[in-house]
Amino acid sequence: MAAPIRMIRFSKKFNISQDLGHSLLPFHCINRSPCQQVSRRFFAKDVFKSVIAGKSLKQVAFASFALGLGVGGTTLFVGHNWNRLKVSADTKAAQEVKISKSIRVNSDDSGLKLTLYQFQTCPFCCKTRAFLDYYGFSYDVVEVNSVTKKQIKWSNYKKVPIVVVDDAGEGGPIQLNESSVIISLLESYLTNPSFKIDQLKSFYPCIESKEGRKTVYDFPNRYFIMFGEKEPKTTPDARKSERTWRFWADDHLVHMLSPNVYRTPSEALATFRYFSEVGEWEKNFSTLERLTVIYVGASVMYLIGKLLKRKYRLKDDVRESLYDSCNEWVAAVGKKRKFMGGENPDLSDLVVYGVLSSIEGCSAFQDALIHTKIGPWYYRTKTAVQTNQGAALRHNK
Ligand SMILES: N[C@@H](CCC(=O)N[C@@H](CS)C(=O)NCC(=O)O)C(=O)O
Repeated sequence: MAAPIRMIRFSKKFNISQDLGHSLLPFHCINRSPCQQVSRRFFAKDVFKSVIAGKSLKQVAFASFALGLGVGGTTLFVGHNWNRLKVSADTKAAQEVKISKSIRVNSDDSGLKLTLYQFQTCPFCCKTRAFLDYYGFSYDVVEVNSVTKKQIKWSNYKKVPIVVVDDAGEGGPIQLNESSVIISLLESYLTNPSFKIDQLKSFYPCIESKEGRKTVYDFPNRYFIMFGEKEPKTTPDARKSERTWRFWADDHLVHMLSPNVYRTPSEALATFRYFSEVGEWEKNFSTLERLTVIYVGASVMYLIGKLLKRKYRLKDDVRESLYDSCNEWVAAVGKKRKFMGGENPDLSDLVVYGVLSSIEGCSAFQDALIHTKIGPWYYRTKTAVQTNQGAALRHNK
């Protein structure tokens, strides 16, 4: 079985986009997203012990954040009714993983069997789900334990989201890494189904490099759609705007989240309670573990939120920065159109919605609804996503 999933090293940047007339995207550093500050070595016990033993704040913070955003990681204690799936995405490892949820859309005729490896409240996973749902893809979800990451042990790439695609081709399952690559690649496939998935994958090379001991990945073409021989139906300006705002969602909007949802001790606590609720921690953790995670996590994240505020130069009142971002987006959409994409959402609508949906249950989001005009657009997009409105457009791309 072929394993077209290994990271590829390239010495030079290059652009194989068919979206002619646009030069290569700038070489971005990989986002230092809130979730990327997760240290995988710690667990609830360790957080507790770290506090007791007076370990560095950074270590405790990393551990707590891992736990905080590890809503998906609660699969350590999986429910009894989960199905099983054999995934052989790597020649080295074919292992059994547990499916936590199966999304089925009857009209899905893509012929692709998709499995999404995710953390439930990770903004990058939320935007990937927004894309899949909008276009009415059927897919299985595997919740990854953010501490042990045992569900992605078979993968060299250790972040989520990962999508494994089985297109019933001879090569076997194909691993797609990185939310923007996943979205661009599947959008390219919808636009031009004559592409094979592994062929498309080769259009999104990964550049791997070292920053100290850390491995960083870049996917220079990640915001580009591959049209092949097909004439794009959108204008070059529309495509450029779509890319610009997708980058804005990853590089700017996402940094508004942590300082806002952990703004005050009580908000941090409420956020952790929300994570606990959506992650079903009550079911998945013992009471002691759950309470430790909630209280220690909230305390530490309150402090980390302050550091992130400084790092990303948010305003003194971090809400103002969140409102500014929402206003910027609303102003760019304008009053005359329903979505940035016009009558229907484009990819930038889907990803901005996806990022914001990751904090929908937090008071920061409720405040943004009150203090900005983002609500009507947000709920319009949510309806479009939840009712798979893009499914009807799939054959008209
Ligand atoms: N640029 C990546 C970012 C993905 C990312 O940072 N994922 C976080 C979860 S929100 C993660 O897996 N962190 C684990 C780690 O860095 O070890 C994407 O868009 O997919």
